[in-house]
Amino acid sequence: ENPFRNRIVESFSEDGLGNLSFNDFVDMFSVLSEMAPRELKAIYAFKIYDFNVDNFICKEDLEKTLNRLTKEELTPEEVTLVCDKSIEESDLDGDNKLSFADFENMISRAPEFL
Ligand SMILES: [Ca+2]
Ligand SMILES: [Ca+2]
Repeated sequence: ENPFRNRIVESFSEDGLGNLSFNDFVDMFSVLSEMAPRELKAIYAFKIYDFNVDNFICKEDLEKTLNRLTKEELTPEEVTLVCDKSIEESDLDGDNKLSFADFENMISRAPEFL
């Protein structure tokens, strides 16, 4: 029971709608396997957490991510606090959202996001 199930399938489908071709399916399993290189996992984690698919993880994306990771055990205030802090600490270029480079910075401090 993975809280990101739908997002994972959408991210791996070429049409972005969750329709997996056989190749998409094979890609998905190779990335999800324990053997996948960290860099590849990071690329797909970024895609999965980028809910509105604008190539940045903004505060709203991170809030959705966190709500799923914590199975909504945190109060909305706590989620907002953690998101603000994570973005503040990881946002290298100061635009208030996380590019892939910022995201890599974040997961090097907080590997649980992978
Ligand atoms: Ca986004
Ligand atoms: Ca940034």
